Amino acid sequence: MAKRKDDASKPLSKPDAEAVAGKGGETHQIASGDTPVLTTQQGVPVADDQNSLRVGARGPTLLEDFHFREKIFHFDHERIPERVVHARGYGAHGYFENYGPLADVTSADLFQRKGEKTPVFVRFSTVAGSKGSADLARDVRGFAVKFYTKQGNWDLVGNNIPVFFIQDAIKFPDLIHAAKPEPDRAFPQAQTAHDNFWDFISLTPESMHMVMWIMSDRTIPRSFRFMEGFGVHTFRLINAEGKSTFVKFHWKPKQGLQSVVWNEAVKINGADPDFHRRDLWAAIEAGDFPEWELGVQLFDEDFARKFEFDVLDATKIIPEEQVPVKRIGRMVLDRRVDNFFAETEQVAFCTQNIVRGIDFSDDPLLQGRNFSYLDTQLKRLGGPNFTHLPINAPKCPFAHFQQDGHMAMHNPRGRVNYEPNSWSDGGPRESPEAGFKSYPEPVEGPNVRVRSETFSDHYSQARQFYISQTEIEQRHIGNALTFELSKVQTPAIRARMVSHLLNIDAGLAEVVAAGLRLKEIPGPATAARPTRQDLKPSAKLSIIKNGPKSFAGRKVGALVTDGVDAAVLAALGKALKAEGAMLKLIAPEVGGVKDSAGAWHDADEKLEGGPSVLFDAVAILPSKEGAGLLASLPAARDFIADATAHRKFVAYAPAAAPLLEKAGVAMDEGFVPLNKSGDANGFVARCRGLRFWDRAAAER
Ligand code: HDE
Repeated sequence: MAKRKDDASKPLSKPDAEAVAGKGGETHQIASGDTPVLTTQQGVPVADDQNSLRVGARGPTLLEDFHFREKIFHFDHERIPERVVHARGYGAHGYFENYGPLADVTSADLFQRKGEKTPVFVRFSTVAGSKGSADLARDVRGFAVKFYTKQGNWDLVGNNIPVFFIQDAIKFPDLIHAAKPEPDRAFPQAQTAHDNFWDFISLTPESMHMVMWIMSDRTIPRSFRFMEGFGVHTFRLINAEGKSTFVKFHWKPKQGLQSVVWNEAVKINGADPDFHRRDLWAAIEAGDFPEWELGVQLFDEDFARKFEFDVLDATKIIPEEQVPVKRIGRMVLDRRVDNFFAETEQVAFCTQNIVRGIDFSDDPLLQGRNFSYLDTQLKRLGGPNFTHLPINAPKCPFAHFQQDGHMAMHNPRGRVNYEPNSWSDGGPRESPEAGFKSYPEPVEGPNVRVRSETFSDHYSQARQFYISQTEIEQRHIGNALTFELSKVQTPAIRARMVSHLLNIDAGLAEVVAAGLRLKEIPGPATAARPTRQDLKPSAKLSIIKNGPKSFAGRKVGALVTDGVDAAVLAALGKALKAEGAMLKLIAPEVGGVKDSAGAWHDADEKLEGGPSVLFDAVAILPSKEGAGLLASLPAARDFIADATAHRKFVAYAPAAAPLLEKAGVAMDEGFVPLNKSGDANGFVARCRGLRFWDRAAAER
């Protein structure tokens, strides 16, 4: 058999061989060259891994075949329970670089020195779907960051939306049960477009602000790289003197914000269900490391008292216009995982993991989470020693007397496993100076099960979010609500949601009621507090107003055939490279095409496998004959029609004109002719706008 030139046939390097062979590698035997001998888990070399031990060639398999039994036994136990929420996720390593000392507000070690780098591991996720669900589900994205600081691990377990559905953790199981597949039928998967979800939501007015966010394009991000992250809750920063400052954490993507449109999301899920994980993997592999700035909104008790809403209420934001976001460092993701299971799957984030200089607030959602995350890791990872796994272990020295339990890998050495003790080598001791200190907040009151009055305005910020959006984004919210509620089969639930929308924005309620064709418009829902009309729009809440300044990190898909203009193709590739963007070639066959100068170009995708939904903009560059061929292919016509419908910029060669006509698209200013190589720069400049939204206006 011919030797393949891929990684699989390469001999393992020494370190790789050690990893395969395990740490006791010095004694393992070498099969030939550097290749290690296959062994059992006990280190016994295996002679035959193709056949189980049996009596005669056609006889029964023997129980004494320990290699066979060990192999199957291990395979049978490969799965661990998936996360009950955020099951589908993707992680990467990187670092956080601190901009400068923050000693005035916090003693947290990672914020003390300019330029200090702290290793991080980040896991992005969807919430509702199971592990195998598609990446472009309309859903909140998890944005969980583990900082391996010199003073212990800090987990900032956030989302790409700054508010949450509920105010009290006791409602979390209800929320998630309602969102997940309905229990009798076990569908729909990874979708909130069903009766149970909207039934629960329509009976939970506190979720209305979150509803505006989840029905916006925030829940269909173009990739993890183009979304914001938020710590959601109010936390505290504590300085060396013990002074407390309230803080809300933000992640701002350097790449700018970008989402896809819903029809595109639906099609991406079919064309590439791994679109987001592939994107992150490819960006890191290409050395185009995604980057976010960490921002903080800092405020004191006085602001908290005066602010219109309760800062402990996780269904509220503090608009950036009221408390600006101060950028204190940057996070760069520069290393993919070596093994998905060992790292991304086994990473255990816990909101309770904080370090000296940071503390919790009394947000009842956060307090509940502090119990839940530790508890869930016990179930998922099977014992209390999940901190021994390399991905979860601190990277700073640690010493304690905790011992035993499943899979204990570093019990304390020696005789001492308790404290106080009087032995000279008595092990670690507590340190009042260096140790973690909780903020001594005075708390007093009766034991009660009540929701604070200050949590009772459920509509004002929902309205503020809606009026902060561009017209396009408002239309998307209306469309999303109409779509989701149209999947709800119980008319009373649809009407109940419209009654809430009436408290948010009458225009939005009207659009949705008309979209659903409600026979009767209900009255507005009873509100504990009237909706405030005086909250000003906040530009920071819009995606379109916070798009990128460049097209860097994006992808153009060029549909090419034999005879593609060599000069134009080269110029386009050059212009995109200069911008930091990528050019991908889509051809009738994956083998590639020959250009007008006779040079060969391998294709990145065959036409049917590379629909335009996978790209940020497209170029239609056939030769004259090629245009005729493509016009006869439905996938080529869809490529163009979809790119147009999704408001993408379309570059085209003169020869493409009849093909564009065949695809049934009406050309507008978002179509950029590439007549000569000099036109490529102009096209790339247009692409910085990401979408030609005026096309949507024309359609209306
Ligand atoms: Fe979570 N959440 N959550 N959550 N959450 C989990 O922990 C929970 C909430 C978030 O990539 C679970 O390890 C409760 C808000 C992320 O591994 C579980 C409540 C926010 C991740 C859990 C919330 C989040 C989780 C499931 C209501 C944004 C994925 C697996 C009080 C600030 C982390 C796990 C990863 C995961 C409980 C609400 C973000 C069950 C009880 C609000 C990003 O412990």
